[in-house]
Amino acid sequence: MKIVAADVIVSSPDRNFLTLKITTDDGVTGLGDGTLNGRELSVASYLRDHVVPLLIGRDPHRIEDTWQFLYRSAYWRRGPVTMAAIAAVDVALWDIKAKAARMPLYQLLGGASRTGVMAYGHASGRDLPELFDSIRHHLELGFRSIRVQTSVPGINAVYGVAAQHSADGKRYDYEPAQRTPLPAEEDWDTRSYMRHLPGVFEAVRHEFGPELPLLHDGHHRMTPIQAARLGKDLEPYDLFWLEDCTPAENQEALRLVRQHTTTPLAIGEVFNTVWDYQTLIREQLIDYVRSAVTHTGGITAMRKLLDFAAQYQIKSGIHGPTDISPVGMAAALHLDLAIHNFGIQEYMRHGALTDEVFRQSFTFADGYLHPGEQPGLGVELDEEAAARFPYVPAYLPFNRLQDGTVHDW
Ligand code: EZ4
Ligand code: CO
Repeated sequence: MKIVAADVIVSSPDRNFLTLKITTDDGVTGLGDGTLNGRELSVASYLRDHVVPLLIGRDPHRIEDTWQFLYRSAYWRRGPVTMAAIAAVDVALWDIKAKAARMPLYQLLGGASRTGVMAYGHASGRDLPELFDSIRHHLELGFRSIRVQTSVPGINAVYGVAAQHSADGKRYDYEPAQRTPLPAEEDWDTRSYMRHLPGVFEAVRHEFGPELPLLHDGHHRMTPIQAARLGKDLEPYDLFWLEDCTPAENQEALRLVRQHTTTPLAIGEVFNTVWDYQTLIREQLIDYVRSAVTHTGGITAMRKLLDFAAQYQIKSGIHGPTDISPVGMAAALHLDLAIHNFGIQEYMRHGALTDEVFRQSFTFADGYLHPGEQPGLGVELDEEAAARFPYVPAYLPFNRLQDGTVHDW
């Protein structure tokens, strides 16, 4: 078998996605996701200009060799653009291998270790009544684990709160990237946030009881000592995890947080290799690995990362926002089903237009996702539909403090 074509397809049904389609000489095709939110075209260029020419003529079955070749022959290693590009190739090759074997991908990864993949949904609200409504709505949709994000008094726009951007007041799922020519400016005050949040979790526990697994995303905004304090303050509300409590690139910060709180910690959605986790895993400073298959070099690299984590009883919490395409989501689900140290899977439903472009076979019922039994990943790209939705420039927002200082978003 030989690779005869590799097409880079950037489409924007509800938002931008970068898809790589690899075609072999016997007509088998594979899909990979390389979507890097707000920087999609850099990955498209990396692939088109520098990787596609290297793929033509290669044996698609040599996945490990192709991964090592792309990683090491570039000389310039790691980084989100490089690793998203390698991920797109890697996942497309796994799709091809599994289709050629006439098996769903999870079978090639060792077979199912569980009957379904527990997912958490995103509830949010500007105040408690709106938040409670959103939690109830997610429970009705079938979610059995819920991430809770709320507005903070005195702050106009806060990460993770759906309704705040909606002009007509209609509820919609949270989508941080905005189709604006410049990044939207949001405001932030860590002390107000830390004063407000424990009361929100107290109210949610009071309303929904002690059983429901609750999660929260701090989105890189606290200093180590602030994060330590928030973790302690949230202990009575028994969080499933506190995510990205400090800026993720400072691994040592987690030592201080860990010494002060038993609230479980999740980190790493902005990471792209196992090296970003070296201290975190070896010193058991975290409980969940948040990497996305799409941003961490694909199935090949994620498998190694999660096997490393497993030796320290650290579990998976694979990143699954809307900016991971259905292709990247399917890849995550096959991995989730197969690995032993599965923790939880983030799941934000895509919009209707995205479902037109990507025909999916994964299912969601009673709180559990399943990748389905189609050979390969189980996702087909409708290229005609994709062509109807060309790329639209979009940016993630950024934060300024009250005095105008730029802050982590
Ligand atoms: O802000 O994927 O846990 N989920 C998140 C996401 C990220 C976006 C950035 O592209 O933090 O909402
Ligand atoms: Co996050």
